[in-house]
Amino acid sequence: MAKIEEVKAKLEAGKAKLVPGLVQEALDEGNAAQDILQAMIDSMGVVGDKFSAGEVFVPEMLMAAKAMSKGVDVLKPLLTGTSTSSLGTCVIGTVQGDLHDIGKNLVAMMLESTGFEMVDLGVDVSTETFVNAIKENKNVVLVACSGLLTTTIPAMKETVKTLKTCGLTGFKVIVGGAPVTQEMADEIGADGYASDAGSAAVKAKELVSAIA
Ligand code: B1M
Repeated sequence: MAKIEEVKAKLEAGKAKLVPGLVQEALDEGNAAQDILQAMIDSMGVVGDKFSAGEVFVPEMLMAAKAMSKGVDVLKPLLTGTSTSSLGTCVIGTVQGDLHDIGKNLVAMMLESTGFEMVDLGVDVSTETFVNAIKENKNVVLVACSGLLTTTIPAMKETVKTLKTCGLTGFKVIVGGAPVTQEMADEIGADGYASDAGSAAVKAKELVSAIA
């Protein structure tokens, strides 16, 4: 079996101890870091489908998530560049009620390598925590909100609405996550939307360059 297939199989099986070594072996075999990352993202989709079908449960999803995080750690140095310019500070978090952080972490990683100084608030982040982070950190030019659950879209909407009306200025808001669409982002008043970590970095740079 090709190493990249082994990475997928072991990730789906939640083998967090085995995945990092296999990711390294897949790299050694000549696979590009980006391809290995995409393979792991696809595998998380498989795990999600199995969850929907009642074939696996929350503990298995959690183990797969842990395995993915360990695999991403191996790829991180290869996926991130070293940006010399500073674009300002970006506050990032997964919105309230939502505990999914892998996509958010990938977005944070790409934004950091684009030149943002990252303040990662983690998961289940309340609107108040986002607002306080803007007040407490210097030069916040971007707020990035991730959400993976349809049920937490209202929390994202509430956060964006508050950020836009709280009287603080000088920053843009970008949203994303599997259930989020451009249409939804427009509807809730976000400045930008991106479907994946790579395009989030491109969009973020575009948004902050438009700040007067
Ligand atoms: Co959950 N979960 N989960 N889960 N989970 C999903 C999201 C789900 C689709 C599975 C399914 O049913 N098929 C489903 C949501 C359905 C829905 O609402 N539409 C679901 C559910 C239902 C749940 C629970 C409710 C299950 C339960 O308890 N009964 C529960 C909720 C807990 C909570 O959050 N309150 C739950 C729990 C969990 C775990 C904790 C066990 C675990 C997360 C662990 C962790 O993150 N550390 C977990 C996992 C692993 C998943 C799946 C399998 C994988 C998610 C993932 O990491 N994907 C997921 C199924 C799936 O995704 N198909 C599922 C890989 C990751 C790279 O992709 O996060 O989409 P993603 O990020 C992408 C893009 O979305 C985008 O960029 C990334 C790619 O580059 N992106 C942004 C993300 N954020 C962005 C922000 C941006 C821009 C782009 O700008 C700011």
